[in-house]
Amino acid sequence: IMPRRNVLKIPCIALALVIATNVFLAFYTKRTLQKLIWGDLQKQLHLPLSEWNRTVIERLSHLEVDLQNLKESMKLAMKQEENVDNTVERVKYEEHPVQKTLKVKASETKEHKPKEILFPDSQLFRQWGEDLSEAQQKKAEDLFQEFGYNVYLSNQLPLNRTIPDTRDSRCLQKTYSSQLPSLGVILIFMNEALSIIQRAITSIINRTPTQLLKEIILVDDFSSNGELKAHLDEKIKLYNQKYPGLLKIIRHTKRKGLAQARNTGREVATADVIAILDAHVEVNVGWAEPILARIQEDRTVIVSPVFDNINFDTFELDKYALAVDGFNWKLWCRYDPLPEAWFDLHDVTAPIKSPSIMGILAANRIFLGEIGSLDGGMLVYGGENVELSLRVWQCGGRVEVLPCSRIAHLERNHKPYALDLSVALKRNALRVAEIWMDEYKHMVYLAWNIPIQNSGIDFGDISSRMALRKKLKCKTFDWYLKNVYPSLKPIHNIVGYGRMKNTLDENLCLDQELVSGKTLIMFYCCKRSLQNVYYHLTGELYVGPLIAEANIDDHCLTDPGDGEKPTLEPCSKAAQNRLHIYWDFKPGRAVMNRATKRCLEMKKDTLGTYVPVLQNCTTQAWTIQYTMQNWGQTNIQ
Ligand SMILES: *[C@@H]1O[C@H](CO)[C@@H](O)[C@H](O)[C@H]1NC(C)=O
Ligand SMILES: *[C@@H]1O[C@H](CO)[C@@H](O)[C@H](O)[C@H]1NC(C)=O
Ligand SMILES: *[C@@H]1O[C@H](CO)[C@@H](O)[C@H](O)[C@H]1NC(C)=O
Ligand SMILES: [Mn+2]
Repeated sequence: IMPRRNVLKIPCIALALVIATNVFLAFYTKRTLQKLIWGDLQKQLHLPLSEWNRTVIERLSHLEVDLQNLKESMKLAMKQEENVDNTVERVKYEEHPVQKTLKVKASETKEHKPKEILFPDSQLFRQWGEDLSEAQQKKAEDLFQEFGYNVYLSNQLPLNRTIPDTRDSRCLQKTYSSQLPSLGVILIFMNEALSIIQRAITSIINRTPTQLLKEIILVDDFSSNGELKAHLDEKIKLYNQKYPGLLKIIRHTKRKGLAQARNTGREVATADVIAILDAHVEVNVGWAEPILARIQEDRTVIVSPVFDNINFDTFELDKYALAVDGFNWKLWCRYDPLPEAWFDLHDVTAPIKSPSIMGILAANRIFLGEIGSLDGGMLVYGGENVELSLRVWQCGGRVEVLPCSRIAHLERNHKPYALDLSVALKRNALRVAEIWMDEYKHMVYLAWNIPIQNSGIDFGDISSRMALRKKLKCKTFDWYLKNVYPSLKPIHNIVGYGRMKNTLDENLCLDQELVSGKTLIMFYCCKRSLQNVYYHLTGELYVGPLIAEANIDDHCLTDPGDGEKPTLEPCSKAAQNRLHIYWDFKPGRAVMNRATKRCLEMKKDTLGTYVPVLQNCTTQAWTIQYTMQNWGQTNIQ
């Protein structure tokens, strides 16, 4: 069985990709309208994308192609679009002046010889580089493969280039106290291109009022890139000649990961307020004042600045829509719609209450230390932002997005080193669940489809973090859900979950056709969340990735009443319309609709492929991967 299964994984992944591409194309025309969704989708198509080996990234959002979810968020976002139109304009900056001049220069000096396109399939040359000689193409492609973004272009662009001011015009009318706290900026990096780091530093120096900028601290998480040794030291010396004592660099002597790199920076800093950023950013005009003013007003606020996107190939800027930072039950971060309460303020410059941060943050340095900085036990990447956010909210602080503080962030096309991002995120998510989520932690296990007992996943020693939670007298996750993130909807009556198989053929799992999102199929068992099922004691049987949110429906197995095809329907709508979504089921037994008394069974279609059908019950039986709450007699692996 094993070899066969392995072979079958490939069609499964291929299928998911083809479908992802279709959905992508369907929405392609909408791309300018919803950069935030599009950005996520793009990431999903261009994996892997992490930025750190054995370390991090802040916005790894959704690695897996949970398209149901995505389609729904797209709808939501489009709905919200109508509301936001007056306050936020979405503009794609096709080309900005600096680059235009650069392009002209390039074509003036181009060599006159026939050019061949050396890398027709490379993402780098899709909309850039037509004037390059073959040698230049080769060099650019090599750098692109090494770093995941266009280092060739970055090395030519001025370090002090201007980027479009993406703030709402009303931000320009804000005035700030002349007595703001001092700011320290921490830039963490691992194998970043030197010109990228220099451009980040230049933007910070040029766009932060001199009297407020106390220090810039570089934390190198054990880069292997030679350019970042003597060359970088040289540059720092030059900066410090011009701005005495402004820059410091700390180098880890072994790879420690994102959370610990951030902690290193905080420990070295001395400024009142610290902004912990990636090194592949360019801060925008007026970015610092709103942060300093807000934290001066309330030292317990953790600020999540608004990102715009620097395209990895052209370095043009895409303005991102305003959104708050949220996460799903897997604790993957994502953008969420703006809260009604903020619209009611009729002030586009007002801080926005946010359930989480995306990754980069600004905080009162002392306060961040008091609440435990970052959890150094969060390894590699992912989840550390959710951990900090839950801790801040539950232990007496708050998280806010500040619309007038914008930072352009370079999203890599690919991560130079391939690794399976989900392994680390899964492990970190369990750590967060165990420390902070109380009686709701099972939701994380359910969403990741792992057994609650004996998960086999080592999330490290949590005793010191539990002690911290006690010492700070933190509130419960129940409080957090009710007061901060009510759109996550925990479920307490799920008793069976995982893959569902019919005993007639155990290579097949209950699955769904992605395109319609309504059609049930039997497909070779593989690791995709579309094959997850969740059986409720109340009779609902969800098929597909667990969503469990207020604004997005899960999909319920439904007996339409006639015909032999079972369907999948949005659960709450189906319940309202009294569709037949309730089933009797025990592991190793039949799946029978409570209303129609028909059974979910399989039969061979004309091609000899098993398909799920609804029919008078015969003797067919189903098994489910994991059980909870001592449900059923047998515990089936
Ligand atoms: C990245 O991680 C892999 C596997 O953990 C390791 O083999 C490789 O040497 C690492 N690369 C760098 C540059 O650290
Ligand atoms: C960038 O720096 C150069 C040289 O110092 C200067 O001439 C130019 O005006 C600067 N450009 C911007 C946009 O500040
Ligand atoms: C299914 O059962 C019902 C009631 O027992 C019966 O009337 C019907 O003919 C059966 N259908 C088939 C296809 O056997
Ligand atoms: Mn980043």
